[in-house]
Amino acid sequence: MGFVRRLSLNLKFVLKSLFFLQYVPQAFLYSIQRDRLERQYISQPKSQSLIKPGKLLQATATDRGVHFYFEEVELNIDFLTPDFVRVNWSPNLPPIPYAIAYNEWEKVDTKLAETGDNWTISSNTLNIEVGVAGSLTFSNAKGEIIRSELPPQWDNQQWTHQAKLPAEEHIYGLGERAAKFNLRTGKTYQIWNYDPGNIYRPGVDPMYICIPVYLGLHNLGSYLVFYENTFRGEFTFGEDAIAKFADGALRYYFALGEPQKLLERYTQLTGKAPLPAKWTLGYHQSRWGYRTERNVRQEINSFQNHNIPISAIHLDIDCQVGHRAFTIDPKRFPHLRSFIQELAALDIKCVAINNPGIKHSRHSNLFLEGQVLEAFCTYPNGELVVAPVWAGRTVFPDFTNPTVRAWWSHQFAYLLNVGIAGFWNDMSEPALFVTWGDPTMPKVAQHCLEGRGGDHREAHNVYGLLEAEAAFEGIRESRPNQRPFIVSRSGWAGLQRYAWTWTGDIVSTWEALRQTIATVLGLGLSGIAYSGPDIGGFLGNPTPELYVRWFQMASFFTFCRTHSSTSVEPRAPWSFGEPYLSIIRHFLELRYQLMPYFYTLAWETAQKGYPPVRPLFWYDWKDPLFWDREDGFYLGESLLIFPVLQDGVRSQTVSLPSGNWYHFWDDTFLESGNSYQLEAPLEKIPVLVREGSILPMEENDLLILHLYLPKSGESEGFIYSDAGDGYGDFRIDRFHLIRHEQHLQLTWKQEGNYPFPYANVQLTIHGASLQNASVDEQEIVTQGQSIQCQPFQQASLVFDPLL
Ligand code: NBV
Repeated sequence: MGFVRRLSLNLKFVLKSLFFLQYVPQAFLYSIQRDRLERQYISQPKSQSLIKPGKLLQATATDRGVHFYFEEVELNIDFLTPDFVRVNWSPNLPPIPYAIAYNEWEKVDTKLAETGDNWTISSNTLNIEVGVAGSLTFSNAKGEIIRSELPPQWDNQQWTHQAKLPAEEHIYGLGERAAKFNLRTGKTYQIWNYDPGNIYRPGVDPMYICIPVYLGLHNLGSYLVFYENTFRGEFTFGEDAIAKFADGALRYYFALGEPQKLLERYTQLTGKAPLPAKWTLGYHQSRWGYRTERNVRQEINSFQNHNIPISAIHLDIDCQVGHRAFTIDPKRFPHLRSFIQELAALDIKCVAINNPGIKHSRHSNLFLEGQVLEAFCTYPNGELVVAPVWAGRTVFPDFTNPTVRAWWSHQFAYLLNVGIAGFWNDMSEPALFVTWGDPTMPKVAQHCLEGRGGDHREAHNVYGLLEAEAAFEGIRESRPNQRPFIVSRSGWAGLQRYAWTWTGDIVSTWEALRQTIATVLGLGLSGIAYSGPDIGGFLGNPTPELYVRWFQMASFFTFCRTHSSTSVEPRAPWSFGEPYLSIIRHFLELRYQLMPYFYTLAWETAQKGYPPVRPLFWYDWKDPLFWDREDGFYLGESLLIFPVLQDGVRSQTVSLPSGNWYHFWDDTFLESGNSYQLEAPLEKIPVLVREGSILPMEENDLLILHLYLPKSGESEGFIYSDAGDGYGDFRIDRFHLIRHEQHLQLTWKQEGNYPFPYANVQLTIHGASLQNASVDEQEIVTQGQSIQCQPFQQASLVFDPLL
C-alpha cells in the first residue's frame, strides 16, 4: 500500500475516532443518570415462591371454547379455527394487541368432555387435554401428541412456561437470530430488541428483532407457538422448551399443522406482508458515506458506465443536517428533488434513512412541536429522557401513543414531496449511545401504551414496530396510490405488515455469510418474509471472492442490497474489477429476468404469508434429513439455491430434497434423494429447478416460460402481474402442464382485468429435444428448444426425451 494511501486511511481513522469521542461525555452522563433512576424507581423483584395453578376445580364451556377454574389461577382456551387456539392464563396484565391484525374468527365447533380428573376440549383437528394440575397436552385428530406443556408457574409477576420436547424435536424462529437455524442448542435466547453494535457476529444474542414465536418440528408433526407478551423474555430449548417473561400475560397461540399451514395461521393473526412495489425487488445500492449529491451522482454514473442494473439508491445519515431526522442538507444535496426526477427517468428510486431520536434543541421545530404535544418519553419525575445518538443530545418519541404516531406520520409529507420513494428506519430498537449497560432507553422511561400507561419494560420490544406503523400509515396517507416501502432494523410480531428488514451490521467474514442463511430463514418462519444482508458485510472489507459469493447468494433473497460502513473501503459491484464485475452483472441480470417469478412469490406472500425464501424442510418436513440444513434454501417452490459458503470452494456436495431437479445452468438432470457433487466455479453457485416447473422469466417485453420436463404427470404454475405499484387492476395467468409420453400440453387460463404486459411469449423446453409444436391448433416453427407466439389457450409440444 502506498505511503499516501496509508496516511489518508490513518487520517480518516483519527478523524472518525475524534467524531465518536464527542459522544463519550454525553453517553457517560446518560449511563449514570439511567442507573440512578432505575435504582430509584425499579424495585428489585422480591423472591416470591412460585405459584402453580393448583387443582382444577371447574370447567365452563364458552362461545369459542372453555374456561377453567383452578385453585390459584384461571385458564381460558379459545378456538380461532379448528387448528388454531388462543390460550390465556390469568391473572395477568392483558397485552395491548399490537401484534394482532385480525379478530373476525368464525365460530368453531368444539366438544368438551370430562375424562376422569382431566378435561378435553376438541375440534375436528385438535384435542387439548387439560390436566387436573394444569398441564396441557395438544394432540392431533389421530390422537398423536404434538406438544405437552407442564403446568405454568407464576410468582406474582413473572410467568415461566415449560413444555416437554421429544428427543428429535427441532425448533426455529424467535425472529432475528445470529444463531444456528435449529435453536435447540440448550442456549438461552433473549427477547429484548438490541443493537449489538460492532460486536455483531455469529453467536451474538439478542439481535435487533426478537419475536416470541417458534415452530417445533418432530416425528409426529409440527406446531407453532406465539406468546403475546411484549416484556423481556428468555427462551431455552434444551431437554424442555422453557419460556420466561419478566412481567405481563401468559397468553399464547398454538397452531397445529404442516409448516405452510402454520405460517398461514400465524400471519392470519399478525398480518401478511403486503405486496411491495415491483422496483423494491430489484437491486439496491447503499453506503454509509455518500456525503454529497455529487457522490451519489458518481455512483449512479458508474452503474450506467458498467451497465449494471439498479432499482434504488439509499441515502444514509450523511444526507442529513447534523444527522437529524427528516432533514436533507441543502448545502451538500442542493438539487435533490431534480436529481430524484432524473433518477426516475432511469427507473431508479431514492430511499432515505430515518432515526427515531429528535435533537434536543430549541432550533429544531420537531423538538418544539413534540414538546408541546408531550410526544417524548420521560422519566417518572416528568423529566425528558435525553440521551446521545447521532444527532447529539436526543429525545425519543413515544410511539405507543396514537397521537404521537399520527404526528410522526405527518412528517413524511415533506420528504415524499422531495421525491423520496422509501424509508429506512434505523436505530429503532431504540438504540442510543452508552458507555456501559444496555444501549437503549431506561427501563423506567414512561410510555402511554395506548392510554393505559406503563414503562419501557413493556414498550421496548414494540418501539420499532410502532415506529414502522407510523411511517407506513403516514406514507400511505400522503401518497395513497403507491405502496409504502419501509425497511426497519427493529420490530416485533406483525412487523411484516409495515416493513422489510435487513440483517444489520454484520461483519465481513465467511462465517457471517453462512450465518445469513439461517438468519433469513428464521426471520421468514417468524413471519418476516422480506429480508437480506448487507452484501459483503457491513463491518470490514470482504475479499473479492467473499463479495462475489455473498452477491450470488443475495441475488436470490428478497432484499438485495450492498451496504457498508463509512469506516471501510467503498463497495459497489465494480469495486473489485474483473472477473468479479461480470459475475455480479450476470447474477443481477438473472435476478431481473426472474422478476415475474419474484413478483408472483411476493403476491403469494401477501395471500398466504409464506416467506419466498424457505428452508429445505419446507416441502419435506416429515424427513429429519432436512431439519438441520442451513447450507441452502428454496426461492419459491421451483428454485433451490446452494450458495458457496467457503473461500476457495469450487464444488459442493449437496443432498437433494424430494422431487427431481434440473441444473439451472446446463439442464443436467438430478434424481431425487441422491447426493451430488455440484460444480461451483467462481462464476456460478448451484441453482436447481424442480422438474415440472413452469419458471417465468422476462426479457424486455418477452415473457419466457421455461418448462422443465417432468418424468411423468402434471404440474401447475401461475404468474401475477399488475402495474408494478399502486392498487389498480391485476391479472393472474394460470398454467397447467401435462406430460403424455413424448408430448407436453400447456393450458393457459387468464383471470383479472390488467392487460397482458408482454408483446410475445416464448416457451422453452428443458430436458428434451423439441420436435414440433402447435399453439391453439396452429403449427408453429420451432427455434432450437423454443417457440415464440402470442398468448394462447393451449400449446402442444412434441419432443424426444434426452434421458
Ligand atoms: O446510519 C449509519 C449506520 C447504518 O449505515 C447501518 O446500516 C445501521 O445498521 N447505522 C447502523 C448507525 C451506525 C452504526 C455504527
